[in-house]
Amino acid sequence: MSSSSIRPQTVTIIGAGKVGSTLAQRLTEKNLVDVVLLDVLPGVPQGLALDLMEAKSVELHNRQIIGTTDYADTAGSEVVVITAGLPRTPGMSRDDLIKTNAKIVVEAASAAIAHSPEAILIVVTNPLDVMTYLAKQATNLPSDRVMGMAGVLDSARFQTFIAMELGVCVADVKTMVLGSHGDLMVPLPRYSTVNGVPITELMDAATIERLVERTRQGGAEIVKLMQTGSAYYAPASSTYIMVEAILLNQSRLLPAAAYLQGEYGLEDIFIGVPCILGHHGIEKVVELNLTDAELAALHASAQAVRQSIDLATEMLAATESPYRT
Ligand code: TXD
Repeated sequence: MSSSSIRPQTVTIIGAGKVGSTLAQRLTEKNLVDVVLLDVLPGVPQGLALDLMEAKSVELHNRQIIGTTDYADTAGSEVVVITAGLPRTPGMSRDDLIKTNAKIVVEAASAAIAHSPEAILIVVTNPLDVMTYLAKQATNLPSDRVMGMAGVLDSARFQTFIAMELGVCVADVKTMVLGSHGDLMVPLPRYSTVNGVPITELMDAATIERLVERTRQGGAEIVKLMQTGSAYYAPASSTYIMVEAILLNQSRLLPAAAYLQGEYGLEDIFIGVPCILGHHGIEKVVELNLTDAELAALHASAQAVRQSIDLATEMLAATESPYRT
């Protein structure tokens, strides 16, 4: 397929693993958009795409799924999602993944944006905030067109735990989780409600702290149970709603890893903050009033991200990657 041919809106997913293939299924079975699924493993994306295409006559949607190992097939995509990389195994921290995944993400982002220069880039690969930073540096895209998915997932987990604890409908629970995607994430109970009622009115401080901690360990809890992989259903659903907000220009307020240029007193870093997502990507970074303790937690989170960025940058500088500082 050449870049000059007229094609319907397309989302490219780099990495046809658990998250990537589940996202491809969501995007097409909800009839949102056509998908190109790319992986380095020959035959895998093609096989998955054919399998998903064969489900069309049962699911009754009208979307195309192409599986490929060739970036030329991704040309002209509106959104590129990067899920390529290795997931965590038991006992492995997200930062352990840094070396391997930095190289993969930088190469994938560069190649994908070379073929889709107008695309909005959503990074999913861990360690999330670091990989999003590297992807922006590698592609030189404007900051509103690069973001990382984590806050939606972390908020979804917090919402789930609150609903389970209170025995209420999860649809009524809204939460906000800021900061890096890791042990230093910053769930905000003050900005979390059950249909407008702050959770601080509904649970005591110890219970909230227990749920906050479970949220922080949400990914690890699943890794520990599965032993051979990490979460992918909720991560794929969370990425789906970001893509949907962008393609349908929904102006949704969602937490995303965004490039900060002074907001929250932070500069030249990607970290989870509330954003308005629409057609241009990050239409706006929303600055919440934080208490001193909340702001300190966000800064501690940013400090850890910064250290990992420095580590990744050093490591990439020693290789022949397309990474630019
Ligand atoms: O909240 C979040 N951001 C996350 C992040 C939630 C869940 C998963 N999170 C991370 O996403 C996870 O730690 C991994 O770093 C990625 C992908 O997780 P997934 O579970 O999908 O991993 P898989 O199943 O191992 O899939 C990775 C695929 C696999 O098919 C590889 O062959 C492919 O990535 N891969 C590549 N594709 C293209 N190009 C290159 N270079 C490449 N290298 C590996």
